[in-house]
Amino acid sequence: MKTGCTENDLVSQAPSLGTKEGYLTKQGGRVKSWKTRWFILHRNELKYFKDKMVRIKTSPDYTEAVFVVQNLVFPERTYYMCTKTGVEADEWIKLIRWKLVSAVYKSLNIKMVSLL
Ligand code: 4IP
Repeated sequence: MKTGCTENDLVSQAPSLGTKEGYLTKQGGRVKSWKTRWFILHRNELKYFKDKMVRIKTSPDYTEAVFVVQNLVFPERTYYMCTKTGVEADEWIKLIRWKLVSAVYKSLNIKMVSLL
């Protein structure tokens, strides 16, 4: 009989370091409607889904958003996104910046060396 979570259950559910998931409200590409989507930032990929579990279309939610906007600029498109709070926005921005800086360091093969 299964009585509860095992240690393995807990480990597999724990997000790995540098991974973040959560709702962000994004603007459409050609049609500029705002949609709330479930975003997953993992390794060097930022993906979004209609919803966290069931992947269904959610209704526009931009009226709840406190327009803290972060623009993600790619050659082919700029993504406009917002969160409900500044704290949430800061978390996403810091993690994305950290990944971008790490990727640049990696591509230049720059390593931290302790001089002590
Ligand atoms: C859609 O608007 C949604 O915003 C889409 O986002 C978006 O695709 C579409 O952009 C935009 O037309 P309506 O639902 O009001 O028609 P989602 O896929 O998250 O529903 P993006 O490219 O932003 O994912 P275009 O570029 O397909 O028009």
